[in-house]
Amino acid sequence: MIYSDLEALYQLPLFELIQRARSVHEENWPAAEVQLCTLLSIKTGGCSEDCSYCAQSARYKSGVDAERLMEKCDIMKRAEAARDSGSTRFCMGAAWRGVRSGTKRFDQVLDIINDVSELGMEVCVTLGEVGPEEAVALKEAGVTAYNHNVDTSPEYYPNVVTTHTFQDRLNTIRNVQDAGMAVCCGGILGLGEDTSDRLRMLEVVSEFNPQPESVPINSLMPMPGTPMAENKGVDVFELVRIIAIARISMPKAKVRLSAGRTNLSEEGQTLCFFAGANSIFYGDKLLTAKNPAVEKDLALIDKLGMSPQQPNRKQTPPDSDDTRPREPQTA
Ligand code: SAM
Ligand code: DTB
Ligand code: SF4
Repeated sequence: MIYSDLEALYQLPLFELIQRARSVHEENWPAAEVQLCTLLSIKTGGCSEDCSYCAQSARYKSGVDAERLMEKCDIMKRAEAARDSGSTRFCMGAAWRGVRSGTKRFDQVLDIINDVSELGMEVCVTLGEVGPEEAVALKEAGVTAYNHNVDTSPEYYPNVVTTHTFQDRLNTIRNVQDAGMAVCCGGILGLGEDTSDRLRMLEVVSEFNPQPESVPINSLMPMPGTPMAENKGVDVFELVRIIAIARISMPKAKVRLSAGRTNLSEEGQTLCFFAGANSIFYGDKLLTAKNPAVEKDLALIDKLGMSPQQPNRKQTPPDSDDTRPREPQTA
């Protein structure tokens, strides 16, 4: 959706915006389902990149130490526990700039994905940059969706990260799409960006062809020691507006209410669900940061009369019948 249309939505009175998002939601999704996704950091910390929100960058004294890639048997235990607690998607994250074919690390990751994908959950990974060859290998190993966020607008991106570019992010996303994998792509609110950056981010992501399979909307969790440690919190009504606009502009994407739920009230989260969010990270921990307790989330889901979504292992890209040309994918 182009910027001027997104901006017109943003200008609507909140109730009208939510009402529109709600009707798009109900045309495309069961009204009261929420997808439960469990995150696991399989390789934590020591990252070469300088993303200024991230506790895992080696450049900041955040208190997160660099660890080695987890052993497969430990990952399997965590994946089985996630499945047993009702998760239908298992997302593995690694603090790497990227992965390359032919390396021991990549072979280990493919082996892990192979085994995790046997458990019946959707499998998502976020490993940084990938080329065409790596993307094909990941798909063949059993990855359902690849997470790679654009995080903010192309214009604001250089204020957040200097070690790679916005275009680098787009290139990885293109490689993932060309390999036929579903893309999970969204961003973070609260990096010091303004509304126009948030809408530009949604413009870029909603103009992908095909549109992303899922769109995580993170609210910055300020991490001690990072340049964004003192950033001010995201206003809940701004978050609700962005979720509603994401829902309207990407009707068939799962909109994931992602990092930052520990700072949201139950009422705030409910408003986000009502405005079109239909997925959450579930489990007491995100990658390094806290997430609401499982019991609390289950109680909220129950109170709202919502139910967990079933897995969809064979993702069909939302816009697969779209005949628009696939190139270029510009910022
Ligand atoms: N290294 C990979 C990459 O950068 O794509 C994967 C891991 S990275 C931690 C995944 C995403 O988590 C980031 O793109 C960002 O949107 C989100 N994230 C990281 N730190 C965060 C924080 N402190 N608050 C909110 N979201 C955060
Ligand atoms: C995404 O958009 N959010 C998740 C997932 N994709 C990998 C990560 C959130 C990380 C929050 C900060 C932390 O745990 O360090
Ligand atoms: Fe590394 Fe990803 Fe964190 Fe950036 S967001 S520092 S690439 S782990």
